[in-house]
Amino acid sequence: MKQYHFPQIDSTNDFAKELLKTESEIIVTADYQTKGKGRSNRTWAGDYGNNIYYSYGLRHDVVPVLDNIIIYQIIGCLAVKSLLIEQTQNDIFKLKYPNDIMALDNSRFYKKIAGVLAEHSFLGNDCISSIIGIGVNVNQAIFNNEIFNNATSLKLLGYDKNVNELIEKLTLQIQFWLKKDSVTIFNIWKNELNLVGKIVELTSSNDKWQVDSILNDGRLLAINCNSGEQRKIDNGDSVRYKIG
Ligand code: BT5
Repeated sequence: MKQYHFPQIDSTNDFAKELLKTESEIIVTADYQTKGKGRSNRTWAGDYGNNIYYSYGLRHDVVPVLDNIIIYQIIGCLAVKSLLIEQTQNDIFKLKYPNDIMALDNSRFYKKIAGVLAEHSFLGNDCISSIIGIGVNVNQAIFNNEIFNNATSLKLLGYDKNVNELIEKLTLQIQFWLKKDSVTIFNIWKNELNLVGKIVELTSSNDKWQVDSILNDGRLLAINCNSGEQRKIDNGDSVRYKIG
């Protein structure tokens, strides 16, 4: 598998997408991204050289079932969480729906330490390749105003780690999770999220909603606490709830 590293790039995900037109499995990393992306046109920001900006791309030999492609986002989340626990020997990390990895910091609040953006390319209706994009805050100690209260890093949690070594271990974690069958992965994810029955708030609604179940395609089925209305909550929605 080829690995590409850049001091600076627009987005490792975008470059991986280009490469997958000719390559079958690649890793793209960078010291800095000028157009780091989150979901729904959000920005992923971060210092030069201090963090992991990483994309693992693979072309599919067998076209996956569309409902199942959420599995690549889940693999990214589980790989990062396993890596962080392995590296710190500290079980302070939790997954937050749909794509965040949170860490319990000294102020006893969960803050975002990593995010996953899985993207897919299609030929007609067939998903031909997938990219697992991962940003992990490693040695960044100062975050800008917009995310100051909600972001943390390994450094802020008291761990000094080498970004390149972490990247090698992250690849091993992704390869480990890619070998597991999707039903097992999905069930581990559901357990880790511990979301069924919880009350959540949506950015698109003033009401409170109770999570009824997590559907096979990764969406949440939620019930409006006032009206009883059912809604399928999409991966792009922002869902707020108490972790833990
Ligand atoms: C994500 O989106 O969390 C997915 C982030 C994926 C980033 C990786 S880096 C390598 C690869 N190449 C890319 O271009 N992207 C991927 P979302 O759930 O939409 O969260 C985005 C929100 O997180 C922003 O609107 C900010 O509020 C917050 N945020 C931005 N940068 C952050 C950081 N470094 N740490 C914590 N929060 C951050």
